[in-house]
Amino acid sequence: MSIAENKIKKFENNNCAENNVFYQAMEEVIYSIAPLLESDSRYARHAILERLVVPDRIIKFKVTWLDDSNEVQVNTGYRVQFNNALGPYKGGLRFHPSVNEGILKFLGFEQILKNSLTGLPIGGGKGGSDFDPKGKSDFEVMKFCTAFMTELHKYIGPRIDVPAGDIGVGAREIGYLFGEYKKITSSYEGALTGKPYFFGGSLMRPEATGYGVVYFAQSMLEIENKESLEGKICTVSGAGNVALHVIEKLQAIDAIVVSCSDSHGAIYDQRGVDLELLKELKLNRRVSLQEYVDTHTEATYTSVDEYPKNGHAVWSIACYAAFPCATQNELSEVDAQSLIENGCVSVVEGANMPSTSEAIALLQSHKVCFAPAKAANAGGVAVSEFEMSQNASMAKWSYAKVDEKLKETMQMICKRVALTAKDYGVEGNYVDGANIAGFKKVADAMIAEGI
Ligand code: NDP
Ligand code: 2IT
Repeated sequence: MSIAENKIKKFENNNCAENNVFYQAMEEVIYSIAPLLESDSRYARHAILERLVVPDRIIKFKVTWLDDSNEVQVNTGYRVQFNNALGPYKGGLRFHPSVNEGILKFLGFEQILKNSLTGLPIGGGKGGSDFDPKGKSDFEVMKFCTAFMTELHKYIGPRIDVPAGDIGVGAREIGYLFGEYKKITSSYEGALTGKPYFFGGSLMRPEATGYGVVYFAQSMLEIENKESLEGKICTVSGAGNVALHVIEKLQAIDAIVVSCSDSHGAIYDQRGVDLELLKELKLNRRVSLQEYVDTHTEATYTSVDEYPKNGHAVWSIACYAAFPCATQNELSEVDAQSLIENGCVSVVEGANMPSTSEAIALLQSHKVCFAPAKAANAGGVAVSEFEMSQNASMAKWSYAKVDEKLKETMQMICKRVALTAKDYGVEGNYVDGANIAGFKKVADAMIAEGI
């Protein structure tokens, strides 16, 4: 039995369905770093892997709030403080009915290595709730956020743990959460990032993840001697913060984005998607994408029940580069096969772990340039750290400065990942490169800091 299989077997003893996504994330990392574990005995002596896969703590709490009909509602809130070897716990909050401990452990675990790759002083964490903001009034969202913060404030702070947004949590939610934190603690401090600009946010934080994904894609295609994205057909899934800003940046560099999707269905618009309309539907009005075809009658809408078996409509569209930006495991082996058959050259992950392990293996075996989320979408958390810096020094950076630093960070991550892969004999494998480079820094800090 290989060292990787051995470790996986050991950790799988307490596997349960809720933890599936966490094990998926963990197994990928263990396979990637196995050569490192074998060649450097310090990692075994200090039980680094055994310590890394267990969160420092998981905080779980009840959130009770009053809806607009004055009925009492009850939800569960969580914060997974995973690892702070490199800095305060840092990572988003997800509000979605699917949220459970397993999902937050997967996201928190990925966040440790992602944050390490940025080279910035931030540890890894994640949190959220099974609260569904969809269909709720602004007042209901506010009341929920207030109740959530009544408990969460005890565990966070600018030097302790700094949450931000994720699915279902954007500037509106962060604003309410910040307002309540300030009220309870009487302290105006950067305990959250992703705040609106006029009260402590950073310019470009809303755009950062999506723009960063495109900067990463450009860098990877250049390193791999592939043609650039200009004039190329690109497919994007999702229609939230990450997807819309990937589309915006791709359009700015003259790529042609022909798709997007939400949890109900997908749009295919051969002439290029209408971003202004998408923003109106998804950001301002928060309605289904189906309304897109009322304005653009030549575009097509495919609802989820019409998707290919075990697949997703967006990935059956021919493209040069694909950008999954909605949620985990939304690009399956069937989807990978369609992408390969249609000549796709590159897949760049905007969402966290959107591709299944089988899909990644298939894409890599067909030499599709594959950029894993923990490297490609690190721009969001990097600009969150820039927001922490600005808050700590009471400064405001210009848009140009943030953009330049974001671009530099994404190019640095891409080069480091590519070089690490080469150094470890797996040239072109950005998954292994990202896992090894991210792991090494955290592991070395854990050794230096003692048990
Ligand atoms: P948003 O809530 O802004 O948007 C999420 C989008 O994905 C929406 O279009 C939503 O559809 C769709 N979606 C959500 N869940 C599902 C599902 N189960 N099936 C199909 N579609 C779904 O979130 P973000 O754009 O912020 O996040 C998207 C991804 O990017 C997530 O994986 C997140 O972890 C990751 N990410 C986010 C960062 C950030 O800074 N925000 C940073 C790095 C990664 P609908 O509109 O119908 O709800
Ligand atoms: O997955 C992620 O990197 C995020 N949701 C952003 C985290 C952050 O702290 O900005």
